[in-house]
Amino acid sequence: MKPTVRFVLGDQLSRDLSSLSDIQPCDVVLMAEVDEEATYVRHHQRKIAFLFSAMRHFAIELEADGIAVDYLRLDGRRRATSFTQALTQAVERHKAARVVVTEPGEWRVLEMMRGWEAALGVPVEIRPDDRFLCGRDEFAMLAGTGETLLMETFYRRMRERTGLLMTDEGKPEGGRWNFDAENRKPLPKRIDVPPRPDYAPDETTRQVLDLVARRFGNHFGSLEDFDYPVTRRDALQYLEWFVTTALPDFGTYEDAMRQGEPLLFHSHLSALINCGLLGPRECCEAVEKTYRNGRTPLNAAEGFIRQIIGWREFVRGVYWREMPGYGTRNALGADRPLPDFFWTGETEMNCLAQAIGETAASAYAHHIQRLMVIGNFCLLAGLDPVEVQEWYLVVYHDAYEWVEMPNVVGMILYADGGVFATKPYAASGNYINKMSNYCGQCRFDVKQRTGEDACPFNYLYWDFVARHAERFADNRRMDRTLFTLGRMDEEKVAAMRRDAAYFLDGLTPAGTY
Ligand code: FAD
Ligand code: DLZ
Ligand code: SF4
Repeated sequence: MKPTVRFVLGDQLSRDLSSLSDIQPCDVVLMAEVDEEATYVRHHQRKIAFLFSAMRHFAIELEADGIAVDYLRLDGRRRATSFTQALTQAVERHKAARVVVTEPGEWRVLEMMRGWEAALGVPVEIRPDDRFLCGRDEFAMLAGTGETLLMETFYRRMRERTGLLMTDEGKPEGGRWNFDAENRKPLPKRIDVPPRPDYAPDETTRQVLDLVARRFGNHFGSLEDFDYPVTRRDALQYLEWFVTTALPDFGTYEDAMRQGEPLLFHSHLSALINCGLLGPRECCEAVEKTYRNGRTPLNAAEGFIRQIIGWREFVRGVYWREMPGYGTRNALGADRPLPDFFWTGETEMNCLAQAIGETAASAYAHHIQRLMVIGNFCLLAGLDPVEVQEWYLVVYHDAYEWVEMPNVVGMILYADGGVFATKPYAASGNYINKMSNYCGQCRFDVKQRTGEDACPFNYLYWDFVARHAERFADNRRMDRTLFTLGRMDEEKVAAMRRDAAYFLDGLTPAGTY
């Protein structure tokens, strides 16, 4: 019998993948490290290393279970430069009767897949990615079909559908759907942040680290002290560590930031979930279990589960609903080039220097750093949405277009005109000062609005509000802000706008990095 080639992509490292569900003994699993995927944007070195190592370990596990794997290494004797080339060669090599794949996480790759049947001359079956809890074709039913969508409506339906944190009577646990109001506390001065387990590189990971240093050493970021899980076993152990150790404080301090503490009580699981080593449902079930055992407060369990079955599933639905064309939206007409400090981390603004520095070191920053520090700056400074998207796609180890794009275009930049954000997430330095200790160690004064020492977030914020006042005049959620602006002394506003213009003119564009 002629084999089926089952092509598993780097972010499909799950044994319950739809393309593997009916695998036969004569079939071959194809996996390929290809230049095109590593360089279509110049991914962070650590992101490439993580993914290649996780791919190699996944292949080893499949082989140990007696599954034939055709694995192409980037530096192997047999190699390919693109997915299409890898598959074309594999179909010939194995004299395959057909190809089975699971749909990818990016429009770009789906378009590629749609061309394969004609190019290869064998049937190509593209199966849904049922690792997500809401199918692409079910999103409209759960989120609605209006021009604007509400995550909260979608989330409640997802709670009912999954039964997570629901009572036997079909009511939300604790009598409320959402405990977000309890999840906005700054960190107390004295609080112990638990040390993380680390996973020392084995021989396979060391080989990958060498390869990445050789081939992609000029990409952004560092490979030093690589200690992230790359196997299913270690990923499960990391999840277990999170739910027993960090989760109880995850909710309360979800929005807090502290200098030198990049992880705090966050799960650090996104890259493991997005590449398939962990399933979103199993993560939520592990969290729910500790709540039901009385070891985790409800605000923490609900907060985490909302991020996964709410935000994560929701942004994926938005991505596929709005593609193609979502990436070129620019409702606020932002066109300023990305400043060079996004790549160097060299800026006097301490909050940005910390968040970008941590991103370079570990390919990670937590949500509030991505949203309210870096994202807020991108919004206020009017940075070009296409350049901002590329940056976020490059620098985070969990970044794939389906999740990065809606977070950038919709959440931080309001570039889609408000598909799901009811108003722009804009804030002055006051928010950062309340939620972190960055300002105490900054050369700028967060209390000042104008002048050489004033915190740039302050004058940039009011400049942004004034610049877009007309556009937001009908937005009820902007009423208070616009009212405050209207009551400000005109000369004060003019001075802030002059400082903003001077600051923005002084930024050095990154150019090609
Ligand atoms: P936790 O704080 O522990 O949260 C738990 C989980 O919830 C995460 O692991 C993640 O799976 C999920 N989650 C939380 N918020 C979101 C969200 N807004 N969208 C989707 N999933 C969410 N997340 C990515 O996985 N990939 C990205 O490329 C990405 N880009 C982002 C870009 C911007 C501008 C912003 C504001 C957010 C982005 N996020 C992205 C969402 C979020 O910041 C990360 O998922 C989170 O920081 C990962 O860290 P964690 O695992 O410690 O998350
Ligand atoms: C991100 C990435 C990188 C850097 N390299 C590879 C690779 O060599 N081989 C592979 O199968 N996948 C890689 N990926 C993940 C893909 O880019 C991802 O599967 C698509 O973007 C679809 O989500
Ligand atoms: Fe950031 Fe302003 Fe605080 Fe400095 S003073 S850390 S620039 S918010």
